[in-house]
Amino acid sequence: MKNSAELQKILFTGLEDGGKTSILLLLDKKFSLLPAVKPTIKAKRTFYTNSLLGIQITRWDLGGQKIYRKIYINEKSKYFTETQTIFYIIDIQSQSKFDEALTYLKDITNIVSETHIENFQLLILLHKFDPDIRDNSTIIENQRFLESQITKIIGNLKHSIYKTSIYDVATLLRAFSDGVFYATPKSKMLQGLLKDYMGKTFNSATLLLDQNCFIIASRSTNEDYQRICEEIAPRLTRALEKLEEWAINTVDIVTTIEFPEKHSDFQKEGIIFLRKLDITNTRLYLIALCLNKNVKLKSYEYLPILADNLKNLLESFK
Ligand SMILES: Nc1nc2c(ncn2[C@@H]2O[C@H](COP(=O)(O)OP(=O)(O)OP(=O)(O)O)[C@@H](O)[C@H]2O)c(=O)[nH]1
Ligand SMILES: [Mg+2]
Repeated sequence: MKNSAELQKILFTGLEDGGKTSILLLLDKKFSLLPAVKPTIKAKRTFYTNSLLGIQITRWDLGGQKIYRKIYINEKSKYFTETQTIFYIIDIQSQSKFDEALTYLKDITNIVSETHIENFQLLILLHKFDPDIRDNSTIIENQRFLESQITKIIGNLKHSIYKTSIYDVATLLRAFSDGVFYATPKSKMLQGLLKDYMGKTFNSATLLLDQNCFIIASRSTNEDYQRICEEIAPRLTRALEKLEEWAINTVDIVTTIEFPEKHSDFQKEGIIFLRKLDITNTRLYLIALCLNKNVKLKSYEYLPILADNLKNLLESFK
């Protein structure tokens, strides 16, 4: 039997038409259901298990129409108590609804400020930040406006803001991974192993992904290096899996990199590599960013030791 620490309640909330149900469908890879998504009637619960980290989650998709929002606020103990993580979704394209979205966010913030549990996380998704309109001046203005208002509304409650779109799955994998896995004790143990590996190899970012491309642990020396790896990881795993469909045993996918602003000899022959690790019948991916040749060599040299340590740790979880 699982202990209660491993059972999490996670809410997806926000106004109607924000994209909550679509996000869940995409994370579940139910692509064919996406075009026909309908407004959610009241609250819909679905279950998600991550066997690698031994986490079981109840995901509450709270339909965002006004009549339902009233019900949740009136019955706040039913809907909001014992919640580990809230994803609050705001449609970044829907300027006319910003005031209403911020008011509802304020209501929720007031509720959880009173009662939230340890390690509670609030993740605000500025959603429908689609790849083709990212540089659009209205969208940039909307983003600035929302970020400044959110900071005012939320006060001291810890929160993070993400820009997401169903047309860029990496943005959603990252938000979900941060909100659901990152603070768990097992992820922290895995992060410890990545830290040791980085200490030996001096690479600049190392991420561990499960077979669905959720980031289950990561370490980096710099936010940008982390983002780069997060953004390309799902694309590299796709390439690796495609090659496997051709029955080509693909050990890794490697890209040679050079940062234009860093021309010193030190920064030569850097790589980002994605390596598959099949440990005790479980598919994992490791992605690492190495700024130069020495780091690259060391990162490969210490890989077997890291793989061994991961294997031992994952077996101890069982
Ligand atoms: N452009 C764009 N449209 C999106 C995105 N995500 C969802 N949508 C669209 O937004 C509309 C509403 O999506 P839903 O997932 O039903 O929204 P919801 O938040 O669950 O709505 P309620 O259930 O009524 O609360 C649908 O037409 C989706 O196709 C996105 O990232 N970009
Ligand atoms: Mg819905």
